[in-house]
Amino acid sequence: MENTLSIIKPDGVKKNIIGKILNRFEDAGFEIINIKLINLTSEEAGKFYEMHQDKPFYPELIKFMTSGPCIPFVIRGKNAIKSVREIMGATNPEEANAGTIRFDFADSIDSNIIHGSDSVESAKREISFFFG
Ligand code: 3AN
Repeated sequence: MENTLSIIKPDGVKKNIIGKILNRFEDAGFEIINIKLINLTSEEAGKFYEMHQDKPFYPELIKFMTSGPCIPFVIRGKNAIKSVREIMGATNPEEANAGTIRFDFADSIDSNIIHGSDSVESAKREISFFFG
């Protein structure tokens, strides 16, 4: 069993597809064991994405993540980290497989609906970032 952190980003909340997104994980046999709706400050978003601070897309990423409420949640299940990223689809929705969340709902690489931890270390850091 593994825990991973996912976030429905502000575009997902604005599109009114919170339930549809959560369903994808529940239907795949995963459990949602913690969840909340929050408005990130620029400081918080900056800290969460600090590994990207030198990337050209960083300022836009922070602006986007603070543009409205988002929903961090913890998903639990077998191989959760890898499976959740498969259910999400590729970072760039143009490269995402059919049937993935990003293929179905995301508009672009910088407005891509959902986040998922990419490793055991990231999952630990990100779960404690949002849920202590
Ligand atoms: P993922 O969320 O799929 O793990 P990361 O961690 O590489 O992707 O990137 C974090 C976030 O930064 C992405 N979810 C996306 O919103 C944004 N991002 C990544 N690469 C780009 C890019 N080349 N142009 C614009 N935004 C990007």
